[in-house]
Amino acid sequence: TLHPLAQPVGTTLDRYIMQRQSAFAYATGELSQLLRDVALAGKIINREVNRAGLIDLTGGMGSENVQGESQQKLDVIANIRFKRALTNGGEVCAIISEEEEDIILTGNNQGKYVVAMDPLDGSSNIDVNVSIGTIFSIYRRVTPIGSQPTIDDFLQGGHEQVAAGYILYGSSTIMVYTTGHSVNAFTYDYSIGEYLLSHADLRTPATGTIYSCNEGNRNQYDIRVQEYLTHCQQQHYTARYIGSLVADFHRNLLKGGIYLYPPTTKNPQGKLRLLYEAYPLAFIAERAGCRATDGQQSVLDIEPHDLHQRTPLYIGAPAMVQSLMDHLQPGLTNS
Ligand code: P6P
Repeated sequence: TLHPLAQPVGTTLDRYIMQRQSAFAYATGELSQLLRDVALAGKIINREVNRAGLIDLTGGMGSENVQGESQQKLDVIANIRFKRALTNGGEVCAIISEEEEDIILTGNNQGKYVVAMDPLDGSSNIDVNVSIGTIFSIYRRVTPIGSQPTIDDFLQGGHEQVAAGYILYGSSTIMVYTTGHSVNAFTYDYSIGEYLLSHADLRTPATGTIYSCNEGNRNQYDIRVQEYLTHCQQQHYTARYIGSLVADFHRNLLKGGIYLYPPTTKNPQGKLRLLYEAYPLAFIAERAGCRATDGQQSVLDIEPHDLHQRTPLYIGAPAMVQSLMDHLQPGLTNS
């Protein structure tokens, strides 16, 4: 049965957000507006992503974009566009981005929310036409309204997220997010410039037969992770690794699978970032019936201490994550 608040497939994102807002008495509309601002930025990035090749082609003629900026890398453009959309939207007082070291203040200290984002993850894939994605995570600020936001607004912990989502620029463009209840996916329809509800109340399969990791690093993995990979091969699972986290995550979410980025020699703490990759995907994953762990604990339980801290990430179908944990911590159940 669908979630009681489920909307009919095909409804627009704007209508969906309005319906869900009216269902929650406390909702005062700021989070709704913030989600619309993210969706708008996604439409703009989608257009830039789809033009990337052409801009490269015309780049030789010294073409400039509308802001008169010389052609920049697409992830830099995505960062600028998201900061602008979130700042102009008026609901956000501060942002952290994969693209910038420090907290980005919007100048609006009345904003109730802060956003952690990876504006364009996997951007090395753009030049070879592979899917890429935006990941975002939203918190209510803990510093007083009107004061200057601080790092404390971003280090609240994964369970404190009020919303999290991603936009996947793939064969189609799809925005997937949750505000803590169900997970819903909206596919962008160019012809009307709207996102339409395409997957209501997304639930991942309890198990799956797809595993995703960079097997080129296999010899660097903990021997118990290697044993799990051998187990996958003995079970004749399928290996699928796009090298773009959002694309790998989304496929596994829909079909059932597990994504692994274990510690490596180059990244002994893991490669992926906690605040704007692991936390938001774990927040979504758990509400779609998945599990997400760093190999010791649930990702959402990891203590944050640094804006750009890294973590190992094992995320996907619950039975597959449990099987991995059985290899990592034999004898412990439901760890
Ligand atoms: P590797 C892309 O750079 C990224 O951050 C994720 O999107 C992707 O899953 C991972 O890194 C790929 O890393 O080391 O396998 O190339």
